[in-house]
Amino acid sequence: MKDELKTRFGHTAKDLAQDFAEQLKYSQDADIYHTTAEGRYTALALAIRDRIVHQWNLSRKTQRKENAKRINYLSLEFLMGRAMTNNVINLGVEDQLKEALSSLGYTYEELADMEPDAGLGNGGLGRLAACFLDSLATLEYPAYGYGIRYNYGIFRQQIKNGWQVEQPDNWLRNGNPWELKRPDVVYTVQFGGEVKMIREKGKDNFKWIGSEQVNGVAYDTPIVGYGCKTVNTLRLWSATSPEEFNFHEFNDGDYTEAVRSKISAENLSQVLYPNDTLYMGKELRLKQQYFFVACSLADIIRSFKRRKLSWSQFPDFAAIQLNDTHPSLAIPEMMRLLLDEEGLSWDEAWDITVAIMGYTNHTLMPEALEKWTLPMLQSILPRHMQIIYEINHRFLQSAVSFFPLQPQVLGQISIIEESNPKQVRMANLAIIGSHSTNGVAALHSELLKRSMFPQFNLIYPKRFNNKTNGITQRRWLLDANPRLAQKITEAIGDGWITDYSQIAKLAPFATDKAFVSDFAKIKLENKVKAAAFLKKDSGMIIDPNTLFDVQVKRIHEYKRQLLNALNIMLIYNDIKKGGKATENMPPMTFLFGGKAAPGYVNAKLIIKLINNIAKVINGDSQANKLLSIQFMPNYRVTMAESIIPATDLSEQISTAGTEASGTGNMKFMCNGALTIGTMDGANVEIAEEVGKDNMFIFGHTEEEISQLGKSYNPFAWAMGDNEIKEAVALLSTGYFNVNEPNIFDPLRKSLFEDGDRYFHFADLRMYADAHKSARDLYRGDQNEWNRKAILNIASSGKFSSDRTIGEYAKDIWALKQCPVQRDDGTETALQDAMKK
Ligand code: 26W
Repeated sequence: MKDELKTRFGHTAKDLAQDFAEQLKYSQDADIYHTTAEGRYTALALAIRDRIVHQWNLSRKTQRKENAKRINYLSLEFLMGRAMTNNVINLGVEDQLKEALSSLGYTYEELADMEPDAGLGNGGLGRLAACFLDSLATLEYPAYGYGIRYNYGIFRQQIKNGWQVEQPDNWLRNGNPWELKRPDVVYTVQFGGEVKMIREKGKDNFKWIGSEQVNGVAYDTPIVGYGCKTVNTLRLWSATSPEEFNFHEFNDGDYTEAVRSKISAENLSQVLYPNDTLYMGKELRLKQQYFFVACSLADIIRSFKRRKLSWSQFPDFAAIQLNDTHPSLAIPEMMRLLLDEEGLSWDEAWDITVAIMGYTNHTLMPEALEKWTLPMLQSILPRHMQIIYEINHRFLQSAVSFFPLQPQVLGQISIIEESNPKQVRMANLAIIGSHSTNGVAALHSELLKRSMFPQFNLIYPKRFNNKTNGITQRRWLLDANPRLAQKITEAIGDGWITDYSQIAKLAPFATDKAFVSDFAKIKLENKVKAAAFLKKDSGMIIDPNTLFDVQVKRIHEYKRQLLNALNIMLIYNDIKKGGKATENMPPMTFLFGGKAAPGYVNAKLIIKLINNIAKVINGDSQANKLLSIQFMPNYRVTMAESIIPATDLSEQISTAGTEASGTGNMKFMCNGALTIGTMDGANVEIAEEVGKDNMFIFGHTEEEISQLGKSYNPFAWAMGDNEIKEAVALLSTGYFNVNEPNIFDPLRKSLFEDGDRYFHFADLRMYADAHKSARDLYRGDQNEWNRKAILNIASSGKFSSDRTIGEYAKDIWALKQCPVQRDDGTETALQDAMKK
């Protein structure tokens, strides 16, 4: 082992084997004749966790002793995936562990495979939060992630007869060895009731007396930085009832009512809402948001109060980042705590709140913007509603002078929308109540200023900024693609693992014969492995000796899986008639993966359409020599880790101006896939880094799309191109749904009758042509393809979440690194305890 972490358990393979055996025996009551796969996994996880806890404790102590400022990342979603493989790599014990397990007759992979994904997120926003935690710990920034410990994460997707069917994801069924319950860290949160005004010492004090109470109990998961120096905390709140039963009701004989209120409290942390981009004003969701915000702020304040400093210093010790508007109730909640509980004046409280809060916007979709109806907010959070009114009143007064001749602008920037019923615009609240509003890619941040919030940009020009997303190279390259990672390290050293800008040193290897051939070999091995994964996961059979063309992401019309499907129809038709476009085509496998929000009819239809196309094409003896179409059920972090390293062509084809950033695009890039994509989100910056020559860029730009605007006629675009016309005919004549008449009518309608909101037909011809160039290159010049692929890896340095986090720390949080010593922890727990 290179860098030894000695603990009281020792560090050799033998010691690890010993730890594992002890856990099996004492925590699982198992022996070699009597173990279950789950029990072995849990025992191994506990043995690994033991090696983390000492350094975790030391990290907290060091951060406290150094009086370090801490970032508190508030997010309703953390899409963590598996912990074991990541922790083992960051701890640096992988080789020893493999040896230890094989000495006992087990394989590490087999045990690691038992772990369910922690799927506490929908997609990009939740996975970004997880990458950020990894970077924060590795860069040794003091950080807490705060969220909800959902009992059910994002649903498990099954495909039945081509349709998506949702199954509950009971991920905690066998317990979760990575978390520690902190029964002493518990806060009571209230809802409803009324606000009383009490006059004391000539001052009006407000007292909110809620009608419903819920407790939030903390569950902590260690976030191990690479090299295991800093170990930070992900603290998730679980809701419980403050009283086991309402004994009053119980004694009155209303047993069921007493149990019901307990269950109703626990409901709060039961399930993650599976929507992304489509906002739905559900009361339970609002309660989830307030529940986790209230617990988190109480926790942050408790930790600040231990320092016994003045409130004006609060922003020197805590920063809070709001991951989208989902936690934006933190703004009125912070005001309430400082005003009502701590007795600060409005101006003092406001300055502190604005200084502490930062807001990240993650989407340009208007239908994703959160707006709570005023009556609902009023009845659940009456005091917060008062505070929001006051914030709005003061804001509008200060804004008047910016728009002397356009008083109507005030109605647009007001936090309250004068609709019926009135609505509270959470994005406006988040911008007004924080010192920073950032977008997640350069184009997105520009569009925030230019089209989404132009008036706010006028009032607060310094608040708007960009923080282009990134991903952690440790999970997405080192962990997910170990063979390529090893090759890269042989070529340029291992500095890239913690300083990803060093990946640029790989550029010369793009023309190094030996390296190129190793790269090709590894890509093929990864395809073989991915094929085995899919076979095991869903029984799917695919051929590793084909071009893997992959589109994996949530299913959404703006992401244009339909564009991909239409292009497949063009290819299919061309094959059938022996056309030019497919004359020299390499055999291809088109892989799709992604979940549709359960209520999103068109997204579900797109899944069905892909599956029906697959059925026809895969069953067509002429076409299936060249084409295989697959929809991979239940796309998730663990599947991504297997598929992305095996991909040749990465599909990033959203309508320009719709995808805020994308992060999948970055994961593919650093694993040596070429991108076919539009000038949207972070694709623009990827093109800047690697050069358009090394990608397949197509389609209208954001400006061209908005130029096209209302005059756009999808029908004319489609009918003006013979091949497209024929492909469309397949859709409208029901070629793919012979026995299921009319099922795809809503898709056809949205394309032709409702104006094709996402400009499929404006881009389809350019897409088909770009796709043909990709196929031609792959078929015609493998060397050139691989050269470009390696250049993509070498140019991916910007897209590390380490870089992103460094920028947040400097520009928004004023956060300093706080190095933690690596301690061997040789003292035994008993010696430790006796010192007390
Ligand atoms: C209220 C329902 C809801 C839930 C989630 C609305 C919106 C969301 C998220 C903001 C959607 C999301 O995940 N956005 C994605 O964020 C990624 C990380 O910044 C970006 O890379 C993606 O482009 C963006 O779609």
